[in-house]
Order: sequence, then C-alpha cells, then structure tokens
Amino acid sequence: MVNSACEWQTDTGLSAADIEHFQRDGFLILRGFAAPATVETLRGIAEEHLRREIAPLEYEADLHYPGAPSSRSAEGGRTVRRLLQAQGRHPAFTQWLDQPALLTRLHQLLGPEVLMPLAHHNCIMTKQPRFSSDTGWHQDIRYWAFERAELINVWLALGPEREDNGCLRLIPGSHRCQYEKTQFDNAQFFREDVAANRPLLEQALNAELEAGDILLFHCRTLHAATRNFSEQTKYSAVFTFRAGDNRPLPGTRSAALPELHMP
Ligand SMILES: O=C(O)CCC(=O)C(=O)O
Repeated sequence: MVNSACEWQTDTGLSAADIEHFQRDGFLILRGFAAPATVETLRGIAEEHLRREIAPLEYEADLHYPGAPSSRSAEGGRTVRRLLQAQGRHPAFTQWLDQPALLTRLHQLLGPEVLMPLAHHNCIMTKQPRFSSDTGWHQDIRYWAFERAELINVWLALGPEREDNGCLRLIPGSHRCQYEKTQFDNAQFFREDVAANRPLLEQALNAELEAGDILLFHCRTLHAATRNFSEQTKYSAVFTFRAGDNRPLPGTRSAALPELHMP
C-alpha cells in the first residue's frame, strides 16, 4: 500500500516514486489531499441529498448484490447506494475537480489533455449500515467502452474507510495482467471459485482511508468491497478521467453523456 505524504497546502505534484507506484500497482493513495473544509462541504451536500433522496439515485435493491434488499419495496429497499451525477449536484464538486493540485497529478498520469466522462462514476457512494451489499471483484472497465482501457478513478474519502465499513480492497498489479474469459463470471466478476484466480486474490490489500485521503486507481485494477458492518454511512466521491486521445466508442454508454474538458 502506498502512503504518500502529500500535504494539500503545498503542491509538489506526484514524485517519480509515486508515478512508478501507480504504474506498478495500479493504485496510489495520497493522504490528506482534500482540505477539511472541502470534505465538510462535500459531505454536507451528500448527507442532505441522501436525506432528501434527490435523484438521480442508484438503490442497493437495483443491483441484487449479496446483502442487498430483494426489491425496492422490501425492508430497506430504499437504501441508496450511490447519488448519481455528483458533479451537477453542486458547484462545490466542480471546485473540487478544478483545483490545480488534482489537475497537475492527473496531467502527470494522463498527459496534456484530460477529460472527465460524466457517464461513469461521477457519483457519491453512500454505503449505509444494515442494507448495503458486497461488491465482488471486478475491473471498472468491464462495462465501459473506450479506445484503450486506460482511465483513472479518483476516489475521495469523505469519512473514514475501514474494513468494517466496507473500504475498497485492491489487488496490486492486477491492471497489468492478461485474463482469460473463464476467470470471470457472466456479470464480469472475477471468480473466487477458480483456482487460477487464487494467487492474485491472496494479494488483496485494504485501502483504509481517512477523510480527505484520495485513492487513485486504474480502471483495470481488480477491486472489491464488503457491505458496511458499522453504524455510520460511509461517503466517498468518485470520478473518472481519461486522456484526450482515448475516446469513448461511438454508440456506447460511454459516449452517451458529455464530458468535462479539464483545464
Ligand atoms: O464500495 C463498493 O462497494 C465498491 C464500489 C465499486 O467498486 C464500484 O462502484 O466500482
């Protein structure tokens, strides 16, 4: 697990070692990246939108993952998994995304032209006690369609993320592996019952985060998470980015919404 001491007050960009870590492991944690005031603002918006059930929303019941209520009308059926289209919910999200410290690092990893697709992630994960679910091992690119499988997710913790509240688990280096179709099930989850997958699964690490930490991870990096066993909702704001020359394939879901051109 990478623990880069990256103070939000001073901007030195990613070091060569950070970049090498990201390229090798397919993820990188930058500690204390968002200022406490930013976290407080974004979290406050998320709490209010969750309380008022402001659409667009994804409900746990819609996905049928293990632990999720069986339908929206079942007990806990209105448990929200994600507040969708986060960037459009409040100007504070644009402010968070537009800050030079983040842009500098994205340019270091993606090159001179960086875009943020509004069609993928662009959400606040709201992992709630009691009715949240387990997300199996997967690569985010599984349902995305771009010229190259080379997008980068930025996951901002808006509170502590631990094993007991369902922090992300990631497999270092899994973004560089080549896979057979048989290693995945029909829903593109990496199968835990396949012997050939075990050596990789045994390398999984917990991405434990504090509020304000960010986790950058590659869209091919295998990751998973359990449901939230704690008493508090876990909030995380998640966005994805691509290089200018890695366009969405026409006619796909990835091309269905506009994209933000990042400065
Ligand atoms: O927090 C979780 O349960 C996993 C979320 C995730 O992996 C995803 O949305 O791609």
